[in-house]
Amino acid sequence: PCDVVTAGEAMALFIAREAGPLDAVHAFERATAGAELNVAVGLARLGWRVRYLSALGNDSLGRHLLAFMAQEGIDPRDVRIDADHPTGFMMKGATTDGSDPPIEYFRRGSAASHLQATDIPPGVFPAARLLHLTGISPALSAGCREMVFALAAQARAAGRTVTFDPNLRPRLWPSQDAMIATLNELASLADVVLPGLAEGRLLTGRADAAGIADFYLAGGARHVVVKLGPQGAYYAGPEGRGTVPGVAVVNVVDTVGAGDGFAVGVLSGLLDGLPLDAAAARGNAIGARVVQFRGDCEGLPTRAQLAAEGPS
Ligand code: KDG
Repeated sequence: PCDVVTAGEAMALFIAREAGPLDAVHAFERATAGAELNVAVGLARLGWRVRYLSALGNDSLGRHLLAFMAQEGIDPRDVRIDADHPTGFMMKGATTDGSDPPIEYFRRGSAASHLQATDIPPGVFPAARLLHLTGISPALSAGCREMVFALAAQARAAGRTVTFDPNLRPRLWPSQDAMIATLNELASLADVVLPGLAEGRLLTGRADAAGIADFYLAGGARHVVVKLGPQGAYYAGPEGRGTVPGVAVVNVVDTVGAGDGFAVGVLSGLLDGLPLDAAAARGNAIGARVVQFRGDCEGLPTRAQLAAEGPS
């Protein structure tokens, strides 16, 4: 049995130890990246059983990622080792003013970009309760796109919950129109949609969080939570609508991964049976924690940390 299934590209991450353009940085720290991996790690730290479908190259970056997954309690059986293609990686700069850092990808043609629908292990559903998808995997290749849509179809056919974070990465798409069309199609297969405000505006053409929520509710979603950054989150669903306040962060170290932390909070809240506003509040709390760490997933809490820092 398993609680959550997700799928995507795990990447090695090299984080600059000094601020400035990536071209000039001398020292990097090795870490891990990948939006779906971050969510998998966060949910596993909170005690959920997670299956993470991915592929890695037969190289040192891939072996480091496999060891990291094992340490985080993520079963390597769902990670295909592809001897013909390398593990992807990315570089992340450092900023000193809380702004988004520069990012450079080295992932084209990676092992994970060669994932296909045939890589989905049989019987994943109905065994798992929830499928979490982001808009990054469908941008990686036609095969990845087919895999993601096949997972959504299998989860829905089994009556399982599908959650979706658009996670816009325009540079990974051939065009903005293709990105918008594909991601709104995927959102129409989801029960829970988690856009950021700017993402939601671009995807729906609506100006405010209420309009964005209306768009996705009309498209078939049951719950929508729009991330408002420091202003918190707007939630809408059968239980009503409202805004949960943000969590103040005095020292923002690195913003990358905040949205994944938010997803961990909302998903774990829904799995725990919390009402949507409480799940959104947990999302805010975890997102605010993640921005206080340099890595994309270092700030994801354990149950004990979450309980100590509240809200539970
Ligand atoms: O959401 C955090 C991700 O941006 C990061 O871990 C890397 O998956 C990643 C991406 O494609 O940007």
